[in-house]
Amino acid sequence: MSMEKFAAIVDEAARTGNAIPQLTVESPDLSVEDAYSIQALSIARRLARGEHRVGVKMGLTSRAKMIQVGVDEVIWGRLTNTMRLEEGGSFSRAKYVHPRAEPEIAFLIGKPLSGEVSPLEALAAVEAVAPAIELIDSRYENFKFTLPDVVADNSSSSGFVLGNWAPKDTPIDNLGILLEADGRTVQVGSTAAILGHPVRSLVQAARLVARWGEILAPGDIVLAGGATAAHAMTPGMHVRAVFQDLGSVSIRCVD
Ligand code: OOG
Ligand code: MG
Repeated sequence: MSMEKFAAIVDEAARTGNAIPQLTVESPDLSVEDAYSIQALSIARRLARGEHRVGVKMGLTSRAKMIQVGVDEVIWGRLTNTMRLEEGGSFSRAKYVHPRAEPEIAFLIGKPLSGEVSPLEALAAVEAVAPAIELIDSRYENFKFTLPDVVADNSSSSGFVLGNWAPKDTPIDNLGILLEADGRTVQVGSTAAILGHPVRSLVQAARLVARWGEILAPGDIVLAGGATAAHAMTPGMHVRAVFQDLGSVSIRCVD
């Protein structure tokens, strides 16, 4: 099957919220390289429908996340404007396959960043940081996938919510995080779980986008990756991520 065909399949699954079999069932030889081509082509389809790119998301940057999905390599995906959800707002469960929420740190890029950079150089390109929730939604049946599958599926990217931007010099190396579902704590973690320091995720982002001929541009949002395992969302559920020093961010799932 052509990369274009695979891109149409994952794009359609994301657009309609209908689960698909893993691409690697039909094509066991699909490489990670192929998968990133499929991802790029699927995003091109979204852009052709009028969406625009607003940044990138990093994935599998913590042990908790790697263990939850059984893939242990850092991955990335593209964010578009329609994925952004209003802070304190709601989203419809019906539009997703099996959405999960995870607490993340978001960076706002102030200066162009790409290629091999040091953590200090990465921090120098940051304009602000914010608490965030990423809504992930693997399009694959049973949320089960291999590395090429998840990469082709834009690294399960489906939505994100941003809290208030904090000054870029706010220390973010070891901030406590609680993820609450309907007021009950369901995950406890720290920003240190993200590669030891979330800025390392930004360093990886700069390296990975460069490998695909892209840059992190001023105004881009970079999600650093879930600091804890993700929590499955059911209709009526309200999730809130509370971050030490950064404040909280929340979203509700409706029918
Ligand atoms: C893959 C996406 C991982 C993260 O923050 O680690 C991710 C998945 O878990 O479905 O977004
Ligand atoms: Mg994530």
